[in-house]
Amino acid sequence: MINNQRTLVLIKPDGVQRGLVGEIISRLEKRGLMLIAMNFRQVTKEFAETHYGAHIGKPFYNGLVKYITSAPLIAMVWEGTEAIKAVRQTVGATNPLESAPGTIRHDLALLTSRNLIHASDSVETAEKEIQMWFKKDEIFEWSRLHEDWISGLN
Ligand code: 3AN
Repeated sequence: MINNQRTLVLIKPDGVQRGLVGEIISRLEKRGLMLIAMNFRQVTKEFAETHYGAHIGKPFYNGLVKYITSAPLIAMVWEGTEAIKAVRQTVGATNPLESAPGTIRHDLALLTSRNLIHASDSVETAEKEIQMWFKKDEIFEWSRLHEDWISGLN
């Protein structure tokens, strides 16, 4: 059965600064996922603190908020079969030095503190994050002529 999901993906400020926006989007597109919302923005400290609320008190928390607010980022919603798992797989482990070859973090990054990308980690988180980052009318439902070649079942 197709488990169609939506997930929030951020290309963090390092990805934008390093000119890796196209490369990262391209990898997700080629996987077969669909881009259904996207915008470019710089978030406030308050917004970043809400997004990373689960990490309050951790030793890396202040640095993480500073990093994510330091410059503009790209926020996106991607949709597709098992999109949450698929995106996290393509993104790779949190620490780029421990991520699998072929993943974005392995191939394009070296440090956890500059790991380029955020992706929702569960259905509940994805719902919460998408609602926080996008208004309903900023998310587009569209269809592909070749959908069956990507998500068809035999
Ligand atoms: P992931 O982004 O792989 O889901 P989380 O949710 O454990 O990872 O951590 C959220 C973010 O916090 C990471 N993407 C990374 O930017 C930062 N982070 C996590 N652990 C560390 C750490 N040990 N040192 C610095 N930053 C960290």
